[in-house]
Parts: sequence; structure tokens; C-alpha cells
Amino acid sequence: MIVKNLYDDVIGTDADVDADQWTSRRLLLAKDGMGFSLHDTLIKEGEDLHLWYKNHLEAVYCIEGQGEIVEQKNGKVHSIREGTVYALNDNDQHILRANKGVGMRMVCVFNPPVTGRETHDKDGSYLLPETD
Ligand code: 9YT
Repeated sequence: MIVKNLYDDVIGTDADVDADQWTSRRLLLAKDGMGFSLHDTLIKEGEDLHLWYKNHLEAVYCIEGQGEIVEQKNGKVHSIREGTVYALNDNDQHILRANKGVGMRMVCVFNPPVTGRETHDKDGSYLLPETD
């Protein structure tokens, strides 16, 4: 069994990844062998993230804050607040916005799992690890 605590075991370690627009505290990673990774992510207030996880499926559950997500393929805008979940089941290209003044706290699940220190490439995706 794996038991970790965000404050004791993740914050301030290599699994705590700070980017310009977000901070991702990675609770479970590929090395934990679960087949997914689990992140507690803070989206900084007023930020627009252009994302396109071509290599991963991601589900995101908002537990604090407010914002919106725009589907790039059709321009549809969905508001996000505490209790909203979105699932990028079609590797959907999207824009994620955290409202000014509040930011958002999200629980994110990635399949396949991220391995550790991934940050976005120019398309807003994470690369897969090299395999033989
Ligand atoms: C919700 C989202 O995709 N935020 C960007 C950071 C990413 N989810 C992560 O690695 O936690």
C-alpha cells in the first residue's frame, strides 16, 4: 500500500513542479505502478493555458476556485467551479482559464501516468518517456 501526504511527502520535493501558470503537486506517479498519475494542481489566477494532451487522457476535478474551459474544435465555453469535472476523452485541444482574483485548485488524473517533472511543450502537451 502507498500512503502519502501532500504536505509531508510532496510539497518541496521533486514531485512539486512549479511552472509559470500552474503548480502541480504530483501525488502518484508512473513509478507508483497504478497506471495513472494523480495531481493536486493550482492554476494561477488570471491565466489562460493553451493545452493539448496528445499523448495522454486527463480528467480534472475542480475543488476550489472558478474559471472556464474552451473546446478548441467548436469554441464551446464551459464554466468551471467547485464540483465541476471535465474529462479530455478525445485528447481535446482546449484553453483553460482561471478567473482573475481566485485561481483554481484541481485534482488531475493522467493516463498514461506522468513520470515526474513534465512541463508543457510548445503545443501544450506532455511527451511520453522514451521506450526501447
Ligand atoms: C488542468 C491542467 O491540465 N493543468 C496543467 C497542469 C497539469 N494538469 C499537471 O501536470 O498537473
